[in-house]
Amino acid sequence: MQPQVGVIMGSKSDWPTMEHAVQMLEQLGVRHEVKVVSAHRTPDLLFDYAKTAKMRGLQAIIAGAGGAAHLPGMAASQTALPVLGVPVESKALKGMDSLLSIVQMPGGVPVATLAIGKAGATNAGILAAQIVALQDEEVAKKLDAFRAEQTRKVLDNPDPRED
Ligand code: RP5
Repeated sequence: MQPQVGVIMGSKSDWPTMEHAVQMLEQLGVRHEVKVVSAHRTPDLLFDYAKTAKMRGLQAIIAGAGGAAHLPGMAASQTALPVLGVPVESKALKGMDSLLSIVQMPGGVPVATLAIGKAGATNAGILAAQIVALQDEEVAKKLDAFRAEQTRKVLDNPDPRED
């Protein structure tokens, strides 16, 4: 079975953030592949990955990077698939550099940009599942169950003083 979503990141050091996207894909039953692909260290690999992504059956790409984070934008330049960009928190600027690098794409080549860090990676996984769910009934059912469970947890325990 072909993967439905590709998860790429600029460095192995991005994994502690990006694993949260992969956890969501696993939980929601989305077939996926995971790979380090660097825009500046392996530009040829990035071009090849993005150019062949649609042909290989991917329906969306999640791309995480930190600092001068050009990976999502360069991936988006080479594919018409939706690219979901996750700004990884950097040491020097706490991810503001990553966020602005990813979100400020010039008009014409969009990157759907998530929040900095774990929340952004988690939401990228959910958003990618929502894209896949447009054509995959099993993933749609798992998404519905996930949202219902999230709602139930809040409604069942509204007292902030209790765990
Ligand atoms: C980016 O540079 C990566 O996405 C990573 O967030 C950052 C630092 O990379 P390493 O120096 O840890 O490999 O390309």
